[in-house]
Amino acid sequence: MSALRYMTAGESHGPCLTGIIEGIPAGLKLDLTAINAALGRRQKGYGRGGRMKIETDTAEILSGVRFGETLGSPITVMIKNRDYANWTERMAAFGAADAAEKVTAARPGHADLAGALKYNRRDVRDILERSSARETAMRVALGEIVRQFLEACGVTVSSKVVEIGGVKASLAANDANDEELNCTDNDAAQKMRELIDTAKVAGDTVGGKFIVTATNLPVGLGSHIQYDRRLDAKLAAALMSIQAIKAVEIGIGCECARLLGSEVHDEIFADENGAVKRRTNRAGGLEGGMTNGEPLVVAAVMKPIPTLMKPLDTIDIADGRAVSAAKERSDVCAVPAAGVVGEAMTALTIAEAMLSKFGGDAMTDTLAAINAYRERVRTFIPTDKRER
Ligand code: EPS
Repeated sequence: MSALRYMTAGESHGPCLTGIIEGIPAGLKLDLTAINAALGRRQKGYGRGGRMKIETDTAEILSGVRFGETLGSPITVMIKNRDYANWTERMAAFGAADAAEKVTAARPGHADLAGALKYNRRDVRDILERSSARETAMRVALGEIVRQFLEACGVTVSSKVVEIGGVKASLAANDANDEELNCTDNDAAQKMRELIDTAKVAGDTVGGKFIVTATNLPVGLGSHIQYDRRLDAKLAAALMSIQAIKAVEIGIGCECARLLGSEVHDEIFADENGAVKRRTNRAGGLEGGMTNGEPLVVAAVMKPIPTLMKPLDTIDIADGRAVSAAKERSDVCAVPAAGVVGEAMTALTIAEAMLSKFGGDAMTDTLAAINAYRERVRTFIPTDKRER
């Protein structure tokens, strides 16, 4: 059984989102303000649509926490959907279905058609309400709880947007962070804004790419010994599970297809104090399915959101007629928000790996195990035997 389990529930225009996370050790001090700040960060972003003006996502903790500390029991989180006030009849758990106009024009690129066929639903709303990326608000809340656990273990997780609609940002550029785009290359950010504006006018959407970085991870999270213990595989699955993500890269990722071995692998050396180091980090901190002590660097590519104001051709599932796809209010670009979700999914994945390696009933025990292990690894190479 997984050392850290979580599940989310809730429809986009239903009363609320709910999440349960189990496996956080007892005795972790939780900061609710930071959870709400993470939710706020996900709501921002240049290119977000009208819905984000309605919502001010705030988390309520319904179980597993007492006087600001975790109890080791399942933590339940609830986020209300403010927009539900406008949907009470159309999204009623009971009551008459004729209160709602059916959505029948399946949108290409969405879960609409496959979902309607699979679940035998005649109203695409029964599918789109749950496939909506609204659900990621809960992942961010759960991810922030886990990030606070990781912080106590000395691990940090952050993200940056590196590309939108073909405009690439230089990671070397060290300008003040453009918070709406989460990008520190201001020239690129300006071009990204222009591109998003143009797409909006054209009734179109744009995708992009973000990277997530985690630092100070212990060596050896994950394992080479079995396919389902490999941390790179788990990270890829976690990031790929975010709505609209079409590709995941670890380290230099796709560039490996074009480079020689000598240009890809990271040479190892011991510094004058005997500390083991790498000259580069093209592997993105993962070798053999395990963390190798370098920063973890993963990237994810998001496709343009498939709800277009200039709709594509589709069919009406009621009668097969050729029609234009349903137009729902939507975002033009949600790559900065997806980056925040990427942080959450990365945090959830590495926290699970930490807890399965170090155990997790009480924070004191978990931290003692991590510190003892870090010390063993630090002194592994007996540098006193080295000829100087
Ligand atoms: C989404 C459509 C839009 C987005 C939504 C995801 O919602 P609505 O249909 O209410 O305008 O705003 O994103 C969120 C609500 C959110 O919290 O991120 C979709 O179809 O996936």
